[in-house]
Formats: sequence, C-alpha cells, structure tokens
Amino acid sequence: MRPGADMTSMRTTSLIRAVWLGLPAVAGLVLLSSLDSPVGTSAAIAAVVVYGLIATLLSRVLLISRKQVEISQHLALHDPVTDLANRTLFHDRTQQAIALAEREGHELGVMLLDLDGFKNVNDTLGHHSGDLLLYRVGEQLSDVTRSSDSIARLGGDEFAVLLANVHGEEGLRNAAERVLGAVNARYEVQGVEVQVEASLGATLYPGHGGDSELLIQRADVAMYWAKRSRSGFEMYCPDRDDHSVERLALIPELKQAIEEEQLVVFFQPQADLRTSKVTGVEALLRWEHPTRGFMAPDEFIPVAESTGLIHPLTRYVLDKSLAQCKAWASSGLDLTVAVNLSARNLMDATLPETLAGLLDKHQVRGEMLELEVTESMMLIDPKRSGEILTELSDLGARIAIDDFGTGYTSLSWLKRLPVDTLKIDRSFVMTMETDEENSKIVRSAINLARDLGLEVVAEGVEGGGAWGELTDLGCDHAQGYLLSRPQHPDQLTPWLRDHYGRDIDPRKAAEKSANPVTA
Ligand code: G
Ligand code: G
Ligand code: MN
Repeated sequence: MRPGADMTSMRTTSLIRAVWLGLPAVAGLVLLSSLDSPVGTSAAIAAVVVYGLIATLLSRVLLISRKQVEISQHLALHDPVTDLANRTLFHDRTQQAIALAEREGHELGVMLLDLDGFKNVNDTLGHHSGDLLLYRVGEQLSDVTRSSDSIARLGGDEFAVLLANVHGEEGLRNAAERVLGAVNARYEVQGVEVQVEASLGATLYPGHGGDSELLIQRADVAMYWAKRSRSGFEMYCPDRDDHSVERLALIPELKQAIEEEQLVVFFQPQADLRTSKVTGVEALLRWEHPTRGFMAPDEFIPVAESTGLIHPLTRYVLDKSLAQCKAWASSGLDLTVAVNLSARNLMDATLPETLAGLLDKHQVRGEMLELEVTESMMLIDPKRSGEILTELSDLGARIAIDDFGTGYTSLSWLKRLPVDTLKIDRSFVMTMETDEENSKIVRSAINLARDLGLEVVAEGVEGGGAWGELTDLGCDHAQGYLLSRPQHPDQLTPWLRDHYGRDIDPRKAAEKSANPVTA
C-alpha cells in the first residue's frame, strides 16, 4: 500500500472516532450538570457508557470494512507473490507517466525481464522456493530503481520496470546494465544457492512507441531477441522488427488461418545416397493467404513465435504431416516425414503429450517421424529443451539438428542429447562444387556425424556433382532442388509414384531441376 493512502485512511478513522466519542461525552456532561437526582445521574452515566460502546463498535466495523475494500483494491492491482504491481496497474502507471513525460518534454523507458531457467527452480526445488526467488528478485529490482519508477511482475518469471525519466538510449542502456547487474546474482533459497540470469528488452518513449501497449509489446520483442541471442540485453530497434505493424496485423489473420486451414503443408523429398532411393520427405509450411497471396514461412513463423500461436501452428503441421504420412503408407509409399520445430516448442512441456495423441490418432509409429531443431534453439534453455527432446525421442521420434554448421553447437550436447541426425546447412552444400572451403566443411561435418554414430543429411543438393561428391564422402541422405522443390502433396504424390523404389539418376534429375515444372 502507498504511504499516502495509509495516512489518508488513518486521518479519516481518527475523525470518525472523535465524532462518535466526542459527541456523547459532551451530551453526557450537559446532562450531568442539569440533573441532580442520583438515579438520574446513574441513568445518564449508563446511557453514556452504552453509547460509547456502540460508537466504538460501529467505528471498528466501519474501519474493518474500509480495510477490506482497500485490501481487495490492492489485490486487484498487485501480484500476490511479490506484492509488486500487476500488468493492469503497470499499464496504467505507464500511461500516466507518458502523459507527464509529454507535458514536461522528457523521455521514459520500459524494460521487460525474463529469468532464464526459472522453470528448473520450480521443478527441482518446488513452487514455494520458486515464489521466494521471485520475491527476492522483486526486492533486487526495488533496490536499484528510484521511488518514482515502477516495478511489476507481469506473470510467470516476467518482470517489468518503468523508468519515469531517462536520458535517451544511452541513459536507458546504463539503467538496464544496473538492473541486470542487480538481478543476475546468486540467491539463497531455502538453503540452496540458485544462480539467476535474466534477459532484458527495453523501449524508449517517444522513440519506440507512443502508448503503453506498444512500448510493452516492443520491449517484449526486444526481450525475446535478448533471450534468443543470449546477449542478456537488447534495445528495441525498429529496423530489426521492420514489418512490425504489418506483423501485428497478421496475428488475428494467422489465428484464423489455422482455424480455416489456409495453411498448407508442402513436402520436399529426401533420398538415400547409398541406395539412390527416395526414403522420406520434409514438411515445409506455406500460407495461401486470401488477399496477400502465397506466403513463405519466414514471413509468418516469426509472428507465430512472438505470440503463442506457434503452439497451435506446430500441432497443425504435425497433424497434417502424420495424416499425409499415413495416406502415403496406405498406398504403398513408405516414407518418413520430417517436421520443423520452433524454439518456443522446446519450452512447451505439453508437446510430448500432444505428439503422443497425434501418433495415436493417425496410427503412425513414432519412428516414421523426424523432428528438426536448430542449434540456436537449444541455447535458449538447454536443460529444459533437453528434457523435452528426450520425452519426444522416447515416443520413437528421431531428432535432427537442422541447419547444422550455422549455429553454435556444443559438441558435448550432441552426445548428451538424444540426437539421431545432422542436417548440413544448404549454404555449404549448394556451393560445395565450386567453393573448396565449403566442401571441406561438408566433409568434416560428415566425418563428425559418422564418428558420433549419427545419420547425416545434406540439404540444398542442387547439382549432380554435389550428389556424387556426397556419395563418395559417405553422406547418408540428400535433399534439394536436384530431386524436387517442396511441393503440394497433390503434385508430389505423382512424382513419388514415378520415383519410389526406383534408382534416382542424378544426371537426369539435374536436367529436370534446371527446368522445374513447379516452384
Ligand atoms: O521452404 P522454406 O522457405 O520452406 O522454409 C523456410 C524456413 O521456414 C526454414 O527455416 C524452415 O525450417 C522453416 N519452416 C518451414 N515450415 C515450418 C514449420 O512448419 N514450422 C516451423 N517452425 N518452421 C518451418
Ligand atoms: O531451414 P530448413 O532446413 O528447415 O529449410 C529448408 C529450406 O531450404 C527451405 O526454405 C527450402 O525451400 C530450401 N531448399 C530446399 N532445397 C533447396 C535447394 O536445393 N536449394 C536452395 N536454394 N534451397 C533449398
Ligand atoms: Mn528443416
């Protein structure tokens, strides 16, 4: 409760007391002086006492109900765990601070913080310890901010700080460093030492947005950048989020697209280089937008990722891919299907259960499915991602590291995590015929995979030369335009019928891919 509010309520209560108690006292004195019979005197005293008692009781009741109103008002605007402001109050205060900043012509800053690995504390030490840790983080934040600033817990392990007055990006950056310096610390929680690392995103008013909603939403975007890059802190940057207005407009449309099945799963075939036979496909999503036309995943997956929509989207792709896998199997085409996961999917503890349900629904064995994750996804929260991957792997699904070579793989993870396949990034494979360096990288990646007992897939195989070289290097599978571009199942199914079980001739394929029938 604010000190000011406390003072006001105390003053009101004293006033009520004075009136309730003062009035009968004065009346009693008047009565006493006017009466001289002893019976009259005792009656007057009794009346005064009774009145006094009733008055005290009534003022107590009034006081209690006032307190209750204040408590419920407080609860509606504060987080019960940390007693910091909640989202509603934070919005309100930001809006007020904006009005003031506008009048006085200064800038203000909004910071969003998310604790990395907080779920581990909850899972291993229990919710009570988790709550204690959140409380302590709140205290640290209060220590490094001014009384005119505002701190909130927005939910989960997400905190927000409003700096009522900052001097440009430089000032905001300094403040962010101070905040991170205070929050990133070792905390003792019920006898256990816990290291906290936070990711922080910041926005500046008026530079990054004119209202509290936009400032908070963009600070969230920057916070996600910080988390993804593990940099700890990122300032919002309009150039980096260039289509942000368009992207915002996409959110409700994407939701509708999932519901109305405007999203179409294309498939691109993969072949076994030793047998030259088609063995599987990768699912690659497309959006047939009613007005914007055909959209590539790069245009809308980031939107899905920065909202919760990635969860229903991934479920949708898994559902369609497994249905297609079953349909092909029923017509004699036994093909594995690979599905791309997104970073946020690896934070979703319910994904294994969702997948188990879908495998059961379509009666497809887990072994027919490969799940592709990238190296950078694993960096966000390695422990949590590792646990979820293990559960997915326990369902029989194979796990592939996608775009291998472009991120930062800790080689020890490859042994520790249930990884089955490395997919060498197309940027190396596409140019390996002409670029000696890239050819060496491809060779090392194949050798690494072999030594670790992993399967290896080369992506972006465009020419017959690469096909031959990869075969000689002992690469297991190839995927790329040489075989086929990603296609709608209606187009790919005839292609699969023509090629399934037959040897792929890379020279013939190269001629065809030079004149592609489909895009
Ligand atoms: O065809 P291509 O342009 O399809 O794919 C572009 C990028 O989009 C690739 O990095 C690919 O992994 C990603 N992508 C394609 N489909 C999906 C999908 O269903 N889910 C996720 N998370 N990413 C996808
Ligand atoms: O990131 P991921 O590996 O999931 O996505 C594969 C991407 O590579 C897709 O965008 C797909 O369309 C593209 N792709 C597949 N084969 C080739 C190829 O042979 N050449 C090029 N340039 N791109 C390819
Ligand atoms: Mn992929």
